[in-house]
Amino acid sequence: EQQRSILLDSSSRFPIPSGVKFSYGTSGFRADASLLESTVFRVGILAALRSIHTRSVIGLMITASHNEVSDNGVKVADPSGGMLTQSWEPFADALANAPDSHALLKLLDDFVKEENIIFEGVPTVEVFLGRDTRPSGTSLVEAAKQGITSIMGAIATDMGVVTTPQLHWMVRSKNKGTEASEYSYFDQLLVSLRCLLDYIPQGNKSNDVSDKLIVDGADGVGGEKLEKLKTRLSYLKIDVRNRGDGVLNEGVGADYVQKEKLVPRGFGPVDTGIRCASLDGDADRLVYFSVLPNSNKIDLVDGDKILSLFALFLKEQLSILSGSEDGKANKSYQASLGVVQTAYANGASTDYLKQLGLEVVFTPTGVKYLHEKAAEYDVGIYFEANGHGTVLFSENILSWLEIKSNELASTSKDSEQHKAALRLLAVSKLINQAVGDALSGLLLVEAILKHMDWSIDKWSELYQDLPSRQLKVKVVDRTAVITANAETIVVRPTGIQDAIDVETAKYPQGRCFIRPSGTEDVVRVYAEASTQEAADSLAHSVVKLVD
Ligand code: 16G
Ligand code: ZN
Repeated sequence: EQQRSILLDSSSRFPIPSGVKFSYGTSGFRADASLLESTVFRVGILAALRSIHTRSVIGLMITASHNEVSDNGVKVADPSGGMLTQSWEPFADALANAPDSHALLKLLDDFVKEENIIFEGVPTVEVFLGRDTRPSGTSLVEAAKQGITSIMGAIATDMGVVTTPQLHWMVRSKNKGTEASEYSYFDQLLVSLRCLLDYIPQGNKSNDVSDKLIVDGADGVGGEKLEKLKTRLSYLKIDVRNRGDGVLNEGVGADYVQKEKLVPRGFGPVDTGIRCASLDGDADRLVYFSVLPNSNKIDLVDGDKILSLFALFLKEQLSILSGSEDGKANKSYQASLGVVQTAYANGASTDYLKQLGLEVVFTPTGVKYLHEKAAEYDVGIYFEANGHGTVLFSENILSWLEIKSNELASTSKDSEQHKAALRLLAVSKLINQAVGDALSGLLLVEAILKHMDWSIDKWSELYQDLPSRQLKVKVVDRTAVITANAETIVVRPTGIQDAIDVETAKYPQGRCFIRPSGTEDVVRVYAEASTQEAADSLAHSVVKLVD
């Protein structure tokens, strides 16, 4: 009874805006910030219930990532630090759209029964709150707090302005019983980076790889955090630009750089020859680039190439470890290594990875799908071309690596095998196990380039991207488009796929697919072919089929 009146009272302070339909998409709820208070309040309630149900800390992040500064959004992190379980998404949708307090209460009642959420005997549970640098974040955090504390037994802990991956990391860390502060996050990154640098092969005197790096912070939270991290980093000389003086994501950031293939604001021809990287607004995406001479164009090193670099390095370390000193394969453990991409992965990257002998699998767009797939391997590497990705290590391989490295420390300390085991353990700590993380990804890239003694050009030459074009078509109802086979085939409306096939067959190395966006009211078109003109023409002709 007391619970009911608290809920009725608090929810009446957050009426929902009329005429809007909210949907918990691939990246939570997103909308113009002015529309979101009721949604965030309700997601606060959901997070508190999830926390009670799982008896664990849950995360609630307020961000709209690479979208414009006037937008905002909210998403939930599960106990492992990963995305909210998909089975709760329909409840999130229903909750956000409940017309009034009474409908809301009814929904909550039903859901608590259906999910069998038990309140008795629960100790106080905690929801971690984070937000990016958007001005609307402060009032939305307040709405979230009200939502959380309107569930008896739940408290909110405000982590302040953090990157999305930091919040996910904190949730994971806290639930594992380890410290969950920003300081300990930085500590873990720095200690594991140090370890990788300590085991750089002798003889790499870094003739090729300079320690100079320029980073575009997208005028968001990532630049700010990197500035802090940098003060504790002796190895690299990082020049952080777009640290928050300009407008968030406007002509800057990983999304802009990857889609437009142009230098972000604040960069120009003077930067030619220097390794550059770009983060997105909440620092969960990372791309590299170099500025082409005398122009504002770039040579883009996208998520696919970051994936390729990681795959190459990890494959090498695993094979050093599994070969024994006398050349016979070590039978004690055969680690599975898998690579996960989406249909947006450049065809040349997929060919390259397969030619390395790697297992490559595809999932639909959206981190939750890639992450889930990658978790099936001992070492699962996933990346979207847009720069979101990470490397997951299974519990099995981690405990095997611990045992192996201890064993080797006593039998053959400093052998190549011993070093490989230590490197792999360091990677598992450096790279965020909860979600893609631009800051930890950046440090891993830097360590591997140093290890390989590679310049960004050498890295970029691993393979040559096929020219591609992305277009979007505004549609009345994007849900009319239904795809299959990891979004590579359209099953509905019928007939479209045949027409796409006919167009695609006209172009050498042609590949094309369409999919409904998960974040906007558009259908996206992607085309790839042997020349830029061909890719453009294929994309445009398929746009006509959709229109
Ligand atoms: C979201 C997804 C991202 C995906 C993008 C596609 C998460 C955390 N983020 O930003 O992975 O690439 O949506 O957007 O899942 P679209 O559906 O509008 O093309
Ligand atoms: Zn992002």
